[in-house]
Amino acid sequence: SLVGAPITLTNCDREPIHLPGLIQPYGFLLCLDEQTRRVVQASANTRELLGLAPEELLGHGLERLLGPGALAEVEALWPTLTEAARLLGARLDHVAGQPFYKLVLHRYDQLLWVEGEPVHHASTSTSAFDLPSLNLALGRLLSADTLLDLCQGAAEQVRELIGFDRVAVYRFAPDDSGHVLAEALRPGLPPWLGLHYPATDIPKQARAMYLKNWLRFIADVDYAPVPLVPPLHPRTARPPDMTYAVLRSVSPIHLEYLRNMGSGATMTISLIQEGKLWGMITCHHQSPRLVSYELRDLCQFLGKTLSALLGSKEQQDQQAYQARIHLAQARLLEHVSTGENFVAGLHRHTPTIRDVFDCGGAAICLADDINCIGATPSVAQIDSLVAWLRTHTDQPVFHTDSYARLNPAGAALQATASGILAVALAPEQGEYLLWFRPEQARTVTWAGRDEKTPRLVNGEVFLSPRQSFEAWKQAVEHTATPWLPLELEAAREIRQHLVEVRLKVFNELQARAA
Ligand code: BLA
Repeated sequence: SLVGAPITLTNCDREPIHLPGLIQPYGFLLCLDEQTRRVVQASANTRELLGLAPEELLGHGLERLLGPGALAEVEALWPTLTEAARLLGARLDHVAGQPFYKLVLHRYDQLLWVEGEPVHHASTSTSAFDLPSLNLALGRLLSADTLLDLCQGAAEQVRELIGFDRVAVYRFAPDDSGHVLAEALRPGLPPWLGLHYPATDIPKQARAMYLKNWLRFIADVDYAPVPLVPPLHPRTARPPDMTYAVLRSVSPIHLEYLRNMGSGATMTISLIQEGKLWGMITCHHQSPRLVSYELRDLCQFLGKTLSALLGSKEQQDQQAYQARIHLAQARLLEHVSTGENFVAGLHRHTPTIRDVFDCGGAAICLADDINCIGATPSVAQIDSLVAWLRTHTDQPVFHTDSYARLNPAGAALQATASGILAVALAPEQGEYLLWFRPEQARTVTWAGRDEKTPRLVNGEVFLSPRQSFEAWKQAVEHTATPWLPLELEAAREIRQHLVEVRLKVFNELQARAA
């Protein structure tokens, strides 16, 4: 078992974060055996919060806390309860002082879970959420034109609701690294927009858990975790599985990361698309901050709504890009077929071949002439690249997101031609159309963030976001944003047309000569 084994920066994806045996101190936890409905484990802070020591609760039902009305309500819930949380406002009749609690109930791991969060007013109503703000937030999401606008809207709406300093939409890439796609923040804070982080910042088992449980909340990153009494689940002889517990104590490694980041409180909402973790809405506040369960629930609702809208917006974006490519392609080919000069048609008019794709620059390489548009390598470098293409590729359309990995000489071209898309017109004569993309990491900069100097723990440099950013930069060294299937398809079409046009011109010349 890994429980108790030291977790370091290198094995943190093996930390059993679902079995911490600890909770956050802003509430209390009671675990009841699902058959006997008696308390088998209680958090050690019940005396402080409820005036009853764990020992006074163990072996009993909830009659020690609830009056007959609330008790009957809970009893009626038990049979239908699943891992999905149910909320109940309750006056804990036997609790002196602050008796108003919200009870969050769920069933999991052969236990009935009762988590209590104090309410700071006498109302035990749980439907106090604000319909107009939900209405407003949904309106904002539905009016978005693009994926970016949708995510920006979600970030702004969540920040509006919870008032945190910073709300970011963090999106995962296929390699599990991620970047900040949209952000709403308190004026004066340094933006994180565009920053990238490596896959290791959010270990595998955490991602798996965030697919099951949509929201995590840490009210105070400096909290002292509260143990359970007794520590082990009596049926399974291990700590109870807190996958669905709202008070679950989070990984100490992650808490250190948050402290290094300058966060006092965080909330994270999963964004899930087609059963995969697409990204997260991450919220940070510089000081500790309690968000009510109802408000968290509302944010979770927005996260689910955003999740449901992502796919269609992404598709719309792709269609818009495809339409842009088609339009540029059509205009370009028109210039080429109506103008007398083939090459001039490709670069003298707008759109030029460079405008067809998202890229830094493009080049038209003919046997005796190279025309460059935008950010490209030098003519001499393009000459060598063409020579390499002629000897190393035979596809009519060749593409790579890392030329340097194929040809070490490419390492010198990272500022302009880390990624290459090449259309062969007449390769034996060295005739190509080329599109270039710069190295990804060059398009991203570190935005500087308040953080302490990296610490040494057990002889290892302890994690910090800057280190993460450096790690990400290393992982993507010498790579560019990959070429999309729709771009390759358009490149094939362009090639087909140009080859035909050239053939036609050639035939006409021959006919005239005859
Ligand atoms: C969890 N790491 C997380 C979570 C986020 C991040 C969002 C989810 C937990 C939460 O709700 O806060 C990372 N947060 C980010 C990133 C941004 C952000 C990238 O706001 C960018 C804007 N973390 C590391 C390393 C390890 C590690 C090296 O960087 C391990 C050695 C561990 N991260 C780690 C663990 C968790 C985590 C164990 C799970 C925490 C838990 O839920 O218990």
